[in-house]
Amino acid sequence: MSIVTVSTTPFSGQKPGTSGLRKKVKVFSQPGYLENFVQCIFDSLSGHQGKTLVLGGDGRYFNDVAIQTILRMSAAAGFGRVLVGCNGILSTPAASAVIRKQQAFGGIILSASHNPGGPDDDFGIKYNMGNGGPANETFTDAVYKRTQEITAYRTSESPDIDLGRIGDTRIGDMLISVIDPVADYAELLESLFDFERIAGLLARPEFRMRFDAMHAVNGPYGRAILEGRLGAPAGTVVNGIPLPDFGGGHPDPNPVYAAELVSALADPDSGLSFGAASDGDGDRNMIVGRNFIVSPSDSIAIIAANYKLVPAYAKGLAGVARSMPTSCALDRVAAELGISCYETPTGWKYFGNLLDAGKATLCGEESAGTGSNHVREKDGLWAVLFWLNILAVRDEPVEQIVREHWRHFGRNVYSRHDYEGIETAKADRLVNELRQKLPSLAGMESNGLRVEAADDFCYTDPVDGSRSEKQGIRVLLENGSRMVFRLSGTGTEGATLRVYLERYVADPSLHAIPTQDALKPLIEFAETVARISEITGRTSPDVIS
Ligand code: VG1
Ligand code: CO
Repeated sequence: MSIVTVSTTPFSGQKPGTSGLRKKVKVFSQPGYLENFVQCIFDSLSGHQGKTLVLGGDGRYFNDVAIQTILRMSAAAGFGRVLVGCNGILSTPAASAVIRKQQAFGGIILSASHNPGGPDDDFGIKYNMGNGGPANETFTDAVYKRTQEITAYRTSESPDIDLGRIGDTRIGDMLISVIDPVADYAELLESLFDFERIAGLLARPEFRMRFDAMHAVNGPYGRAILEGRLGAPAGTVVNGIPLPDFGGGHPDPNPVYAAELVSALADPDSGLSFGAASDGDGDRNMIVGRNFIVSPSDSIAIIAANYKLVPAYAKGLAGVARSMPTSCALDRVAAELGISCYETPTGWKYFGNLLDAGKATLCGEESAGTGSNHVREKDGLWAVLFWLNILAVRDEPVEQIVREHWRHFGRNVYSRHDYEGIETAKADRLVNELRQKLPSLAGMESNGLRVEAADDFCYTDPVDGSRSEKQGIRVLLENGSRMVFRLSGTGTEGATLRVYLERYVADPSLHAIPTQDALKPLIEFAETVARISEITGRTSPDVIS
């Protein structure tokens, strides 16, 4: 093998967002684009020589090409070994599990998660550290800075590696181990939950489950764990073969993109009692009962409230954490348990320090991300197994569990409205105007609601003291209601405005009111405060979750 140095010039816009760098495949496949970014990651590391790197992705279009490029570059960068998932596959939580179990130096995950895939759609890349979690902002800022000054990248001259067979091979001195992408992860999950009891539930004729892998990475994981280790009937996992374009859909488990699953659970003839889905890279989850969707913010709260039912967590929770826009349902559970509830900016990277320091055991985001200290990523199948474990012990339908939770804690009625593909200039204007208005919002009244305080969320990490500013505009209303406005950091086209709406309803006789009806005064207030339709020209959101 010979190492070659290739001169290059910087590409603009290689700034990682909420979760790595995401761009269109057409952008990523330009000569040098991927190479530049990978070299900038390697240039920002120190002490990696001779160490192990974990590499894999969600199998989307360009995954295979990118993996070969990164293998050649890893050899040139001096890594001692790369653990790569068979056929280039590793779900995000499985990559985290492998990094931790194999004590790797770090990992590269190729995914644009819930974004669509294919030659005209999205690709992404992110770096995870030795704790198995996404690199922090200090690291991603350093990578971005480097992308603006790069002059050369290093690669090695060597043929493509056969990734279809488990086993070892080499590029020069670097060992490449093609690994089973499921084994370490499945073993970890089996150590956390009561598999015997869950298997018993899945064997009951009156309990029928469907897991929709959305043609994405969790197909093989779902099959191996649910149908393999837990004995669920064959066919429990649907859309279980990862496809490079996810069958043309958005691999995003929400009521719009997972509509097929939702309607199957609403159809009494289907006989289904429990439905679940996960996203492109397997870190998000959706939980559906018979004709009933569990809101992700409720899901993390219910998981926390039922921690005693799951073996690995029964001894107690150190604390819990949620991203700022996630509903405060989790805070209510934490208060009753007498533990801390941390509020972080959006994105799993902010939970890493809390998990490492033992301050939080469970974490959750409103965007269908739920997880724990077992890895350092959110984990779709983990959430599904947690629910199955709860159902196996409580023997009640999903809806009843949620309604009982509301009766006990009150209901944090919650919804997120997404306006997708807005012109960037208009989105920026909306946010800038809101920021300017912040000091004058307190006291403003509309529809019987009154603003108590408003700010731009700023987070100081309680472990390392780092500060992250401008993480979302919060408008706090009386009686625990709130509106949050922020722009997405994962899109690749225009801007996506996210409006998060929350209202606390204690009275159980009002819990049955449909979510959007209960939030109507807030939805109207959000329009008054942010002038969404006036500035963007949009009169209704594209996705309501
Ligand atoms: C979105 C979600 C956020 C999540 C992130 C990555 O970010 O809101 O909660 O952590 O996606 O999830 P944004 O910036 O678009 O709002 V994944 O499953 O796409 O890696
Ligand atoms: Co994801």
